[in-house]
Amino acid sequence: MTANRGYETLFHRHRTNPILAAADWPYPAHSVFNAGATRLSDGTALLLCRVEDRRGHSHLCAARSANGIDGWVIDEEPTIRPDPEHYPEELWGIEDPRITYIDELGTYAIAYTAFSKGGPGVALALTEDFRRFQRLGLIMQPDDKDAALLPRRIDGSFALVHRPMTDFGAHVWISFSPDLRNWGSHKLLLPARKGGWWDANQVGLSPRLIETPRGWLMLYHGIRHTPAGCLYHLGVALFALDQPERCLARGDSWIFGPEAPYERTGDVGNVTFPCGSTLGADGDTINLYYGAADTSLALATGSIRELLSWLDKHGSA
Ligand code: BMA
Repeated sequence: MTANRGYETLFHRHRTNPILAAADWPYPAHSVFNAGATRLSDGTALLLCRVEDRRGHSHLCAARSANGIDGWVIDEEPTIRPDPEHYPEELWGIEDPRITYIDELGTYAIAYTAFSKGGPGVALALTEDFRRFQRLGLIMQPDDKDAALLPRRIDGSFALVHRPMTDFGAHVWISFSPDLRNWGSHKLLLPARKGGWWDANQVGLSPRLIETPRGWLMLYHGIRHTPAGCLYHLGVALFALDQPERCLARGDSWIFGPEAPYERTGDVGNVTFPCGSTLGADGDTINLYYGAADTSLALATGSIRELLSWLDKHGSA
């Protein structure tokens, strides 16, 4: 079904892909994709899925599974609905959540895209159980998306990776805060390349950064604009643990992209868009959950060790 054409395969698609789709939903849904992911304290895998309705608006819905592959128990109703009455920035829906467990607070932080007349911005919500949520509102104004918190403070501050968009391109930035509400000390983290590259002009964070002994491992998407539409590929980079704005290595080529039929065809074809990952019990396996063609949710597994050794061969600072 897919061919690696002589390239090393770093992410292996699950044989039952796509693992979740609108047909599995307990209430009317048009498409299910771009899910944030985490593990609950009892080991259960939780996906916070983006569900789009026939208005074209999205909300978030939790699905839980013991093995993170099948047997999903899906909330009977939307888990987080847009609340435009109190949060006008959510008028046209909420999208693409990234989940980070913040040790210090004993709570999960969900960074998501709030979409309204002003464009897409970054909103934050906190939860302990994915049933009750404390909304912190918009923390980065439009046009900004693809955001996730780091799991711990850096030099005394919380850190948010995000992707503001300007006339000069769409690059990944990192910003810092003492309290999750006031943000500053903005720094450019990963600029889009220029010219003919697969990640020229537009890049964005995919799932939250993964902490490894050698640095923060970032999976990011690069968007190539072609006459036939946009192509979304996944790349990898590594940043210093104590100084995350310092890039230690960035891979030259993409490592994962649309190949399978469910990735090639759908509402928005040729899109593989991961927003969540969980770590296997071995501490090395990455379970990567990605939206396929803005239509369904798929799973691929990789290895931190293999990604790091691939970066040693194919990366430069
Ligand atoms: C991006 C985001 C994603 C979406 C992708 C492809 O800009 O909006 O939600 O999956 O485009 O349409």
